[in-house]
Amino acid sequence: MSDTAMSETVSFSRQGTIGLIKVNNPPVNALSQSVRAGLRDAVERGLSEPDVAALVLICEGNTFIAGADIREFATGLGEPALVPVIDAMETAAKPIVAAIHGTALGGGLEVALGCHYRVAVPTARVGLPEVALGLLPGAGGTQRLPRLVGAQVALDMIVGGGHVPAPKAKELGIIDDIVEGELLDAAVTYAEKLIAEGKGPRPIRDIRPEQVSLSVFDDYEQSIARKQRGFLAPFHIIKSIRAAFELPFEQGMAREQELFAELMASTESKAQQHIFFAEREVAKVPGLPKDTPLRSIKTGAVIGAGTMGGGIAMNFANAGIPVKLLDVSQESLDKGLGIIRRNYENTAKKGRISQDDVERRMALIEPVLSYDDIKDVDIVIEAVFENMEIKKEVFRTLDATCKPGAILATNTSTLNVDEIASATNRPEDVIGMHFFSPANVMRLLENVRGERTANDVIATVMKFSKSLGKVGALVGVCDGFVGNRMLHARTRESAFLVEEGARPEQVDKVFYDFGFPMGPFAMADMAGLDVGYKVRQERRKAGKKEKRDSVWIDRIVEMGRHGQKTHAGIYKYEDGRTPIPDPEIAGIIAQCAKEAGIEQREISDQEILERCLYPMINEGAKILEEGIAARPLDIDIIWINGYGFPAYKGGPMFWADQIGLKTIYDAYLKYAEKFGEHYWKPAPLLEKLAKEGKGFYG
Ligand code: 3H9
Repeated sequence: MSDTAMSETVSFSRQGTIGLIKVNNPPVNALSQSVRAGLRDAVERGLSEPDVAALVLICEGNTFIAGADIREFATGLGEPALVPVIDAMETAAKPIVAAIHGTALGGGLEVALGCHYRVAVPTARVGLPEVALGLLPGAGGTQRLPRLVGAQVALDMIVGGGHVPAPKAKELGIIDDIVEGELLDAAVTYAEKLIAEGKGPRPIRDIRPEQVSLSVFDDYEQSIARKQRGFLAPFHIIKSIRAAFELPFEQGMAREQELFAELMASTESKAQQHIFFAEREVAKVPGLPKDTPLRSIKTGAVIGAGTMGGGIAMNFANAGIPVKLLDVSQESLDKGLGIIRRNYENTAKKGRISQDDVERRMALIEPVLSYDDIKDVDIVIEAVFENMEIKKEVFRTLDATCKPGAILATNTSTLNVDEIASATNRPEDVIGMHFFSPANVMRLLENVRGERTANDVIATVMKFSKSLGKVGALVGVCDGFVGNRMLHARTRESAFLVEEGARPEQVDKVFYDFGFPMGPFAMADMAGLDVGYKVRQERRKAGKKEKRDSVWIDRIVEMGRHGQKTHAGIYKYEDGRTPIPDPEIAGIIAQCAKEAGIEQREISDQEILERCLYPMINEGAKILEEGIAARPLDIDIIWINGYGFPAYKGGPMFWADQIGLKTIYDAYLKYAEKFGEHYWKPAPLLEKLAKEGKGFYG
């Protein structure tokens, strides 16, 4: 029988006694209004046709339903709501089989759980990832899944938000059967067999949840308390799953709805939804035609087997791309490879990869000593010492040896990419790829477009970032690019604040409470104070004088306290890791303040927050004005993935919009009056938007 349209996106047809409900809503078959309405009507149709014995729900395209249509959240979900649609499926008098391929996620898995049976292809994955959007499964997921898999697995799956591969899902009882061959045929055969065996509907709501001690939920909450600090959704999810064990199904559903509505209205969820779309938008470069051809990257090379180079090479190996690691001496190569192996062995010990994976990945990294050995690779990433002359020399050599069309990337974090490119006769092939340390762990990649970088090089590197498992954000050339340039503003103010009377531990606590994993001083101690010291000394030598120079950290370095690695820095470290405020340092700070003629005073947490974070926003505004970042979302993605900005605040620019640009602008005027305009001049864009009552996002 031919397909009858039930809505724009759902059709109904028959195959013998089986009614087929097909969803076709590209790209991911999200549960838009027309899908919900179509599902409702198609089920009704199947139930009303006397010679239909069972129904099969299947999707066209790459995937089963991947969830609610997140784009509809902003405008409000129209009728019918998803819950009654799923209720109608679950309480239907004829069995319904969900046929799953691709991913059944969020509302998609909830629909499948509303069906009476679930079959899937071996490559399918299922999950309830709403937590990443600051939400909980709001269409019965927290009530039905625990009835199938028990409290512990449900907690892990819904709080963790991960995808479960079909074979594992079958083991857990989420999937009834893994089917080979054509999914539609297999699902129809499965449904026919059900009928032949006289099997009818099997609503999950009728399953009695396992008996559990309610302390499971308290323990779980405690176990995630630190890691999930500041997020709302994980804790609401625990409450909602708990309801499945404490309340009858209908009341549990009502509790889920209540908690879902609270999350939906929260700024945390809005921020996380913003990030979801921003992470996808960031890959699309404004002004770069969609059909820009890509260069093929099948092999790579990394120059420099130090910490950074080794980490970058690991990214290639993790992605299955052969990479040559070049250094000047066999000793450096051996050392670098030794560290890489140790890293992999440690990951294997934690059970995240197998010993085979370790060997496979090691085999993809080939140590080489000569540039001649890398002449045929598709991309080279230079990660040598941060010195312009050395880098230029490397690029001159690359220019002379690499095949035409090879992408020549530099991992510089501070130097001018255009100047590096000028050492070659092919600046159009040169680009920056700024990895963050540790390069094998951190997701962020700032891809730096030079003045002459070719469009296809940009497009290729942006796509390649994803292949390496990174989030690539495109930025322009300037001192510090986006991330470090904004960080610099924050570092400066935090040092001033301490000089004026704030305690380092007070500043750090303000940052921690805001949601950063740690504050600037604990971070500085961890990174090593000597690095910044050297940079400042170089700048002073070069005659670059700061308007106001606070020297207390330099004093600390000069005492041989370089941070955690010397067991002492701004803090002392008795166990090597835990920062402990040190009265000796308080004395040094007070002394430095006195020498600078600064009278120390009590400083409020609010002043710390404003003086550290607002200058970052102001710098962000300048970065946008200058076109260094194309959009505020690029900045947000950089700060979330590279600098620990709390995801539930959506990134600095999104956060700024939430508190209001006028508030920031007014604070700028207040501080300008107190400290002068030098560091407190609002960026014209900030001023303009504040006066217009607008935000960075409109
Ligand atoms: C939910 O279900 C709530 C319910 O519990 C309760 C409701 C009452 N909606 O990621 P990709 C777009 S919450 C709208 O690049 P991939 C995406 O923006 C939802 N749009 O592809 C992109 O658009 P564009 C729970 C969506 O192959 C395009 O599709 N579900 C949605 O790398 C391709 O996406 C989730 O959280 C959506 N739900 O990965 C699953 N999903 O091309 C979220 C995607 O214009 N989705 N788009 O940039 C995913 O995890 C991945 O998209 C998926 C495919 C794994 C499915």
